[in-house]
Amino acid sequence: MWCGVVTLFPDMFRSAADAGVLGRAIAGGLVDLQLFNPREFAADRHRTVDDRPYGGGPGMVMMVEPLLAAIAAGRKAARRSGGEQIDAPRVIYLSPQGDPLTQARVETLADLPGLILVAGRYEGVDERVLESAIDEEVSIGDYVLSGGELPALVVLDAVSRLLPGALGNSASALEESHLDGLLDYPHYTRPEIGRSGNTESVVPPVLLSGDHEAIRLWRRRQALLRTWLRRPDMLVGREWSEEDRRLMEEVLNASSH
Ligand code: 9D3
Repeated sequence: MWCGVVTLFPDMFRSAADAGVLGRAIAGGLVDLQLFNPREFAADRHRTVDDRPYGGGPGMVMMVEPLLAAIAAGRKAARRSGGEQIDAPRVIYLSPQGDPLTQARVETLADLPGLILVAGRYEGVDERVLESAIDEEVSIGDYVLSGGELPALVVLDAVSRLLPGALGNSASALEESHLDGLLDYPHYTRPEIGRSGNTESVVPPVLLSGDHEAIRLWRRRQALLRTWLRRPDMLVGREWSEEDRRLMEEVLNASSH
């Protein structure tokens, strides 16, 4: 996947591109990451990229011209990169006003040949940039950050781990489809008995039993119970399998007496 990022803070991406799932995706040639700094496209000798808002008020707004020039440079580089035809990369503005990022949306983005992520700073960008150059707006949640760079990195991380050939892609994709829309079950590793031999902190015996079917059912019950307790919203409108219905009943009965 060809991925351009428009940002006033390209260093935030350079360090992330060296590590983790994104680093491996870039090193393995699955992601071609290119950075476009609006400051390099500013017209005046002070390289100005922000200005005061019309109508007054606090803060500054990202100017139209440097931003549009940086996005245009991104589109051009995407076309030049050839390979697959990346004629029209999807241009996404990371914005608190955007559509919430979900795994379904991440999967849609991972299918695209080219993406341009536009990270804002200050109070945001001039609305005319959104009208003329942005295909969609995406938010990563209802909390206030100081810019779109961390959200852009969140999108890059979530997308790059889904690309065919990403390290661990096949194993974790399998595990995820089998946990379809449920929270994960609890995990344990050695030692078998916790610190200072505390008998409260033992590994659930079923996990040591070697009975793979019993382990599968225990994990499924745990995933269902945790989702019920912590994220009941995730169960609304769910299509229940016969087995899940039975396991949910079992686990709710067990926790009530
Ligand atoms: C305190 C400033 N706010 C006034 C009501 C508006 C505001 C402007 C710019 C709030 C945050 C930001 C910077 N945030 C992002 O660019 C951003 C973001 C976020 O803050 N939360 C969740 N997702 C995203 S995507 C981009």
